[in-house]
Amino acid sequence: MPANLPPQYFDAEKQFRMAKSPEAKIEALEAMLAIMPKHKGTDKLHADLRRKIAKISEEAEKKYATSRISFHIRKEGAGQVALVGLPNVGKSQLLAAVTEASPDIAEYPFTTRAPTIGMMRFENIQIQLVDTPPVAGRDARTWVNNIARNADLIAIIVDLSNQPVEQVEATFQELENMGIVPATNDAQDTTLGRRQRKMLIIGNKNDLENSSIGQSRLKSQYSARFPVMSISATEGNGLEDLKRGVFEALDIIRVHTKNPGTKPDLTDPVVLNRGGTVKNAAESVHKEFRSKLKYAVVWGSGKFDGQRVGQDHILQDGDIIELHI
Ligand SMILES: Nc1nc2c(ncn2[C@@H]2O[C@H](COP(=O)(O)OP(=O)(O)OP(=O)(O)O)[C@@H](O)[C@H]2O)c(=O)[nH]1
Ligand SMILES: [Mg+2]
Repeated sequence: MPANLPPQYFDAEKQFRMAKSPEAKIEALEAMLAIMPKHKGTDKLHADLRRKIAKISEEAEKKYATSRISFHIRKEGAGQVALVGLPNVGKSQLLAAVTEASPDIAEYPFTTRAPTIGMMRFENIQIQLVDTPPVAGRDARTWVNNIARNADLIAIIVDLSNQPVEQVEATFQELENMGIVPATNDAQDTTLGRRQRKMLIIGNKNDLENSSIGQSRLKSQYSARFPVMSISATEGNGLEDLKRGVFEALDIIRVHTKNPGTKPDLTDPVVLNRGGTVKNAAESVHKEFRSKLKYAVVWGSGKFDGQRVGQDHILQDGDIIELHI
């Protein structure tokens, strides 16, 4: 089937050929797409143009990545976790171990220059991990600052074989220089202009011979204030505990909603902050549910299974709720 393209299409194509900047190129390609009639004869052309747009934006993003002042990574999944730490501690190796991402990993420091994102599956949810350049480097002020500031949780990674307590302190210091401090339960501690963030400490390389002393020092120093985990990203030690630890540190719960008379879908839970109520769950299913909801029936956190509860009932991880509207 012939494509039968209108003359305006060829004008836009000419603009594309003359365009110098990626933005102008993309604009022309978008115009070509908009003008192009949609039928079987243009399917291939349509796909070609889409591919071209994707390629140009990807190249442009790579080019701008190191020069942009502010950068923010869109959250996906149940929560966003920034992997932060000194050079060479294994941040990228960890990302590669628990997600499908394939970041650059090397035995020399300052390998990572811009962030890489990966999704980590924990049971029935996905948690977004963001690998960042090392905190001590020149890319840190731009990247780490913006990413750590917005993340739901900061995972501080250290190398257990090399003075891990000192590494944690150095990382805290770098974060504090950016105005990011650990969240405390003390409501009084709200120093002006500082961003409080939940934090978790991960000791990596526990496969190395001299890692066990570092591990016990790390635990005794920090476990009263932070979750402290011990892993080997290369050997895979402790990764299942790590996933659960990250989930728990995020302070979120999974709730399964269902309609009366149907079975709950246990594979795709609604994710709420800890302390979330029936009202919050109903809202996240559908905005209108909140005002329409008469009552809910809960299996899990109720006094007994199948208990009828009101909108303010606080839910627990794994609850099943049936929404009656
Ligand atoms: N023995 C051992 N080596 C590891 C482990 N994790 C990472 N490494 C090694 O440590 C080196 C640095 O790993 P990366 O993942 O690149 O470290 P990074 O923290 O991302 O480094 P930068 O990007 O420079 O900040 C590599 O040679 C890895 O193979 C581990 O669990 N055990
Ligand atoms: Mg790296």
